[in-house]
Amino acid sequence: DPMNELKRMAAEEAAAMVQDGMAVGLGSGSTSAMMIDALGRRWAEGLRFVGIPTSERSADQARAHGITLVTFATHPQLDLAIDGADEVERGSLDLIKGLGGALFREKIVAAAARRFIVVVDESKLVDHLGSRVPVPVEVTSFGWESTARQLGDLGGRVAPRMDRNGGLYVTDGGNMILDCTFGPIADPPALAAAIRGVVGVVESGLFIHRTSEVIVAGRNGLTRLVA
Ligand code: DER
Repeated sequence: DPMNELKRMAAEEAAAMVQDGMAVGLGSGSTSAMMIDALGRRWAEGLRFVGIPTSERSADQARAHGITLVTFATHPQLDLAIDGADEVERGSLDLIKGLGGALFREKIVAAAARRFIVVVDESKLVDHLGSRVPVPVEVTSFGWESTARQLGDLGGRVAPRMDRNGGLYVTDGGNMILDCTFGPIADPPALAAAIRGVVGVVESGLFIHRTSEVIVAGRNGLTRLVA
């Protein structure tokens, strides 16, 4: 698949931004997996850095490469975080994340990083967030039906995320995800604030004013969008 090759190139370009001695946030998802593999190759060549993973999955993958993992206890601030996204808004570089289920840890890691680098293929670029995917919202399982009702009052269609076995999906943090379909969102910062105001919400997949740079894999090569 040629697009997959381009995505790999974009992931490698992001991995090339990691320098010796850095503390790096390691994203989750298929694009981040390519990025972690690229970092693994650089590690084998002698690059040394420390990573904070955004999911158990990414932690396992990084460990398999021998990459040193640390926690916020020793590294409360990161030099760089690199992650994928589900949608990128062209004008603002705001994001929807969370189809992979790791949005809460991903947002904590992004917020701790001086620079947050996003890697996507061009199919993820939209004029308005919400055009292609729902907004995933992580909520506590206690009272989730009530939380869902209140999220519905914000104008979305709300559906609990299910796992492969037909049960309720459980996040790494032991919470649930409600996928909220709003359609194209006119004012993402306002919606993000309204979602945050609902009791029971842990975090939403709207990433507002967090992106430093987006590396886009397109048919005509790589493009870098800078905030
Ligand atoms: O934000 C997310 O949850 C997504 O999984 C994101 O990381 C992109 O995943 P992908 O690279 O597999 O499309």
